[in-house]
Amino acid sequence: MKRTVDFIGKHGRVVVVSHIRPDGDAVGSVLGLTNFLRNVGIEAYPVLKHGVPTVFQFVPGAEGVLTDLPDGDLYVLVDASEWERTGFERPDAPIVRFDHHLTGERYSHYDLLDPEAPSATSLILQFLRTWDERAIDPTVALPLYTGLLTDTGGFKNREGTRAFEDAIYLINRGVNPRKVAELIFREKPIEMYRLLSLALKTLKVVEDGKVAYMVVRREFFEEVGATREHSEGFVEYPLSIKGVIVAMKVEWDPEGYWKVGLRSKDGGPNVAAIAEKFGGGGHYFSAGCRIFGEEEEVIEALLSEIRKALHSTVS
Ligand SMILES: [Mn+2]
Repeated sequence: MKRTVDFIGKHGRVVVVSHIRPDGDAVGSVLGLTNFLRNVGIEAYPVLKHGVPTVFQFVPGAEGVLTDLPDGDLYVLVDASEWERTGFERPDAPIVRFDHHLTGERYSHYDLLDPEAPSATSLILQFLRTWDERAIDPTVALPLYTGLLTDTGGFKNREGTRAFEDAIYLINRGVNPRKVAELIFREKPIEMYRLLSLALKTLKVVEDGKVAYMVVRREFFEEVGATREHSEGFVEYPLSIKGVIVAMKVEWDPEGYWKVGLRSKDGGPNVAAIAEKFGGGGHYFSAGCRIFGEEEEVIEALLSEIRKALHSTVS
């Protein structure tokens, strides 16, 4: 960590970038790190190809996020396993990666990877505490907390104390947890519920009640005037059914593929391994992939891998 502080510190223009269709952890990582670097006098630029989703517009610095990749002396890739996930051509400059995914590419001697971190922002917090705690003001703490809150599913999907220790630290740095939870969980646009009501009609429970899934079809978005942002978190619904240990959401993407979200519960299989069979990845309990094909074929292919994983978990 100390060597990475020196390495980043000696560069002039630092570009901080994360993955396409950013979630709270991607937004929080990009803005938390950018705001900190500016606090310590480094010229830093936050970049997200698809911009900041409406729900995260409250995060300090959201209005300054760039959707094109500027020239830089150093690129910092956060919360992403591969550069390709940024949606940009790989630049001709050094890259440093901060990530908590199990898999992925290494770019330098300064990649900080911690699969135990509850969020990428948790790892970044650890790094910034090594750098200069005085520069962790509310404009840094709030983005980092946003990533922590969302990537842990509201502190639901982690074991141990680390996420809570980070939360306490960030609350002591000016975060109001009630206010943030309200902004993230209680400001849903009505289109989200209209879309959800259509998606729930596709809900199926199979494999003796152990597996549940639902489909978000193209026509659903059109029927209720919803956008891709509105389906965020839908996989929680099949997952929350009693007895279900694996859940998935299969969602139409305008680029022609199905975006698949996979979740596992206690006693369930490693869904990252299932996602990897389709070129995706993630964590043990939460993973995703993209698949081209007809809806029925795609679902059958996924169910077949889930079945195999279930049987090997049982035996
Ligand atoms: Mn993450």
